[in-house]
Amino acid sequence: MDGHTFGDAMAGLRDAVDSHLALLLPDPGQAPHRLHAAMNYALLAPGKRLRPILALLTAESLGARRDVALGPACAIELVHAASLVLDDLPCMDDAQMRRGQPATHLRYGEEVAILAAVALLNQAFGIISRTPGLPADRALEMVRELSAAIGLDGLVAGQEKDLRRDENLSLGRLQQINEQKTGVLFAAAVHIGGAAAGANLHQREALHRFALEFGLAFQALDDLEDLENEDFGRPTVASLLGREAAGGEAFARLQAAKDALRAGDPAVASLEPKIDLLLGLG
Ligand code: GRG
Repeated sequence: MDGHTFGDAMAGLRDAVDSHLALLLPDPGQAPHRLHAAMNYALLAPGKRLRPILALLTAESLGARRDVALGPACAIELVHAASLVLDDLPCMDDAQMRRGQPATHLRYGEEVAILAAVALLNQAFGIISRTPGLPADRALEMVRELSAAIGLDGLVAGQEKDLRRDENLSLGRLQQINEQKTGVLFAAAVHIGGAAAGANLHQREALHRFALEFGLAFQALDDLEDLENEDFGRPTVASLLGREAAGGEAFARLQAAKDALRAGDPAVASLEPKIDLLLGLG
């Protein structure tokens, strides 16, 4: 398949995710209006949808049906959107803009933004539990993955460490924070995609090795982009290593991620050519 066709396939997946996301929020009649509006505002703002697309690519490479994988894939985006709303609050990163629009708390107030984030988080688990055609053991595995990604080894822990604002962070410590703040949710996306397909142990191990490297590659690429935008705040992989070495790090991690897929069985290996396209590198 050539790059053009693959590009179209990625856009098709993003459209499928966007359409499904719009269906997943509560009926306006069931949620207080401001809360519903804030959830919509945060979730449906134009994000890249990388996490749900990665989950879908994984699921479909391993033979899952799209209708079974789509809800759980979108649930990951709800968690991501909730984390962005919380991250932007004045007591956290105090950000003004997100996804090209004023941060949710600036538009709806801090109290509604916090409640919208909690509601999105809660809704994510509800979606998985209600996915038609998804066997209960696979749903349970997904819930376990998502819960672990948010919790004390994941987003919440990474954010707390990040908020300490340590200006003398070592590269190792920074990578640990990045892994918890970012890598674990990508890993959850891969594992949830695998669970949708009922991946076997061998496939799960290959996906796990891939996910670890992919998370680090994504972070290095993201930091390089921030460097381009002169978005200096606290130390990043790019500011600690320098542009060239950070580029080398991103490339090496990406190669290691793809190697992990190539070392898997044919279904797992079939995910490998899609990774560059997901990252906009194809
Ligand atoms: C309870 C869910 C929850 C979280 C609490 C606030 C918090 C703890 C964690 C924040 C973690 C955070 C904001 C990590 C940054 C992740 C990141 C790289 C965001 C940018 O991702 P992109 O580039 O953005 O995929 P879009 O907008 O395209 O989705």
